[in-house]
Amino acid sequence: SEGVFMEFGVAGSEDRLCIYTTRPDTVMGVTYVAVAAEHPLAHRAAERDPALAAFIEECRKGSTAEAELETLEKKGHPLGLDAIHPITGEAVPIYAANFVLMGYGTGAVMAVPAHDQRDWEFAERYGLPKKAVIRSVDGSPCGIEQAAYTEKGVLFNSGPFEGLTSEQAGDAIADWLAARGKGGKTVQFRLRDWG
Ligand code: WMP
Repeated sequence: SEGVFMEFGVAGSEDRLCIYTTRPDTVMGVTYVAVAAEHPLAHRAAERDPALAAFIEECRKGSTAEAELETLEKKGHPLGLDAIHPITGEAVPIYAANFVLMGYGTGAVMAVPAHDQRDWEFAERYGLPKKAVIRSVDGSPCGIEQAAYTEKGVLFNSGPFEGLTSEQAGDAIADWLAARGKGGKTVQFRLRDWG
């Protein structure tokens, strides 16, 4: 798929945490970052956190066959580390999550519970905030109380990208990141792309 990679900082370190997304327009709605259980950052954090180590072990035993990802019960464990948002500079928690595949993209996702259904379910379970940043073009209500709003639309609560359409914002955000060496457009191939 055609998407955007973004570099988050890791609070208290010089580390960078790269994510891959096909919905860059939702970047201002990120409230946490989720990494695969096998992600190096998770393994390093697990060295000082037995409960996290146990979670990673549990995930290793479980299947991360992609087909099951959608129905899989979304589970996660905080790393005890924060990621720094590349645009707002805000600190958001990093979780290891059983629905993030190490073998795809960067093995880490920017989580937007208001606009991605898996992130929504995960946020419900772990009491993480949901921040809506996309509204419908025709003004019809897009409540996120029962489920994520996953349609494209117009941006709000989105700082410098306020009022742009999802398409316009995707390009503007990719350009903004590229101009600052914090990301840009990319393509990720996955098995299903081969039909
Ligand atoms: C996505 C497309 C159209 C309409 C709605 C959506 C939402 O599901 C959505 C998805 C994402 C809303 C907001 C976001 C923020 O980042 B997402 O982009 O989650 C990333 C997603 C990509 C899509 O890749 P694909 O189309 O090639 O499958 O999948 C999520 N992702 C990235 N790396 C991942 C991953 N999910 C699991 N494991 C990984 N390693």
